[in-house]
Amino acid sequence: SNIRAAHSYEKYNDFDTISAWSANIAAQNPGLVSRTQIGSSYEGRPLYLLKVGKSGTNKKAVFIDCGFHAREWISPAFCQWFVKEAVNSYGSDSQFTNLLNNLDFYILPIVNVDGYVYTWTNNRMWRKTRSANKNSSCIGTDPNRNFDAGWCTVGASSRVCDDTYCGSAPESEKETKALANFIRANRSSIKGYLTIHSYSQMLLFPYSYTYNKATDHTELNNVAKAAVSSLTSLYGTKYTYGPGGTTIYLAAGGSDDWAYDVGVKYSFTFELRDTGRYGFALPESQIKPTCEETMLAVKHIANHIMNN
Ligand code: ING
Ligand code: ZN
Repeated sequence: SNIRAAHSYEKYNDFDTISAWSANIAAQNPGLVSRTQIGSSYEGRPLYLLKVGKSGTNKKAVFIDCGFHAREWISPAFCQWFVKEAVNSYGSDSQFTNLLNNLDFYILPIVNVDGYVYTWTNNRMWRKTRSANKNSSCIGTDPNRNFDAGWCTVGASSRVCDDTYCGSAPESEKETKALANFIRANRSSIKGYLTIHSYSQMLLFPYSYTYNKATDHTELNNVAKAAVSSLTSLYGTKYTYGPGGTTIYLAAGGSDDWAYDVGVKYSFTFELRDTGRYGFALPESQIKPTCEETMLAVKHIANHIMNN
């Protein structure tokens, strides 16, 4: 049908609605938001990237992606919320204005677009991509096991039918390849990498593929601690934080570990609300409070990057 649902920041929006929203918000904020396409998905959908910030020279950048895992619907909702807050805050909120004058934010609202569509049409609990696997009728690869960071050594499966299947090779998926290519190409400016998942209420940083501490462990731990404290200050939502391996579980091939190892020092994975009552099916009534509290943590990390 050619009838598209109306976009709302307090509802879960489908792929077509989010795509149209991304075109509109760029068209309506020409000095602040621009949209490019960094690639296409396995099924041929565009991977749109929004660049948010006032133009300037030699700006540091922060890359934020949402929708790695198809069923984690609160994640794309957060990326949309972030862009809305940026355009509404510019010129009126001094802290966010300062961030937008000094940093560029790259926002990838949905990484796993094919999986996201599949959760709307076929299976609400789908996690992986939708690519075909050789000699199997099982579909898809876990995009967060598909990066070249201890790839498939631990906490990942080499069985194609499993939800944590690592893929046939690192970056075997068109979606992870496009993301990795963009970060490699912009490696000199990108100082922060934030990847938004759900659920568990955690703020994780490298490493997840090993128990070894990251070179920047102490600084990342301090940034995470302060970011979580800011988040909790709004509604009392409790978050844990720490290296992925000891805080959630050992898992190789994650994008935050990969980004850190290619030189993006401030690399974090968010696990948004809740802790399991609703899980991936977080009610729409929680979109606003979840996004509002998460903004505080993201802005804390961005401020730290701006000032360091
Ligand atoms: N959690 C993440 C997952 O991909 C994670 C946890 C983070 C793993 C960083 C590896 C690296 O399993 C969810 N909810 O997807
Ligand atoms: Zn996830």
